[in-house]
Amino acid sequence: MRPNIVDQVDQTFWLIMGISIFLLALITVVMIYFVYKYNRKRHPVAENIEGNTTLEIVWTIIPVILVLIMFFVSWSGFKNMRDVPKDAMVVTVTGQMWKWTFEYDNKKKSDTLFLPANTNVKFEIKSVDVNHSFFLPAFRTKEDAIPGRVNHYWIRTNEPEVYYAACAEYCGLNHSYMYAPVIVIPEKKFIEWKNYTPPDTTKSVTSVTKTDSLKTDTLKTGTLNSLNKDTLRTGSVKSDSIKQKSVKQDTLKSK
Ligand SMILES: [Cu+2]
Repeated sequence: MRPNIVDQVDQTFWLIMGISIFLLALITVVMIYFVYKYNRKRHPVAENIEGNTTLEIVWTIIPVILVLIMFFVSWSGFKNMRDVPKDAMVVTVTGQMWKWTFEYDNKKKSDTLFLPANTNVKFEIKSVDVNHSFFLPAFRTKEDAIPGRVNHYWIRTNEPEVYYAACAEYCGLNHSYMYAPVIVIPEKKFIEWKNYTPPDTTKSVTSVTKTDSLKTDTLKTGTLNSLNKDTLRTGSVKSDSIKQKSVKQDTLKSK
């Protein structure tokens, strides 16, 4: 079983945070002590202290060890992020001003990222216009979407839950609205969703127009049609007289 990236990132964060807090506290305490011990009243004549080999070795070796620990912990997490498991499901992520599009292996496209639970997922990240960054805060992963190249990372989903994806690279006016829902659902439901093709709405629209034209045809051939024409004519006459009236009213107003 591969280590969890979320745990690795969090452990690295807390390790670096812990070391930083410890150093901050240590330096602050030593500084206050020196201010007290070496102030002008207590120590009127300054001393020139020359070299202390033991101290110099200690303050070189300890920081080197700390930096190396931070490096190796970060590196092992980064390596895990880069080595995509072979069984990972591939989702192509395309960034554009200002939305994300997700494409699955069967060419299905969606603006919501649906993912199966407890699965390894590899994202192939692209951009069609400017630089974006595909950021999944809940999974602690972020990678730039650059035009002309494909970047990648992978995650392992847990139990069904709702998250969000954001753009983390300023990409213009609506950058701050560039969010997409990430919905983790049970694997069975996911497969059902992925293989579902909505009924072709364009076809049904054409059939409706056809029936409409059929109706108009029956009206044309119908005997009532000629009568209707007369009514229409009288109607148009009426509307003309209405127009004339309004013209008259206008002339009255101007007077
Ligand atoms: Cu952006």
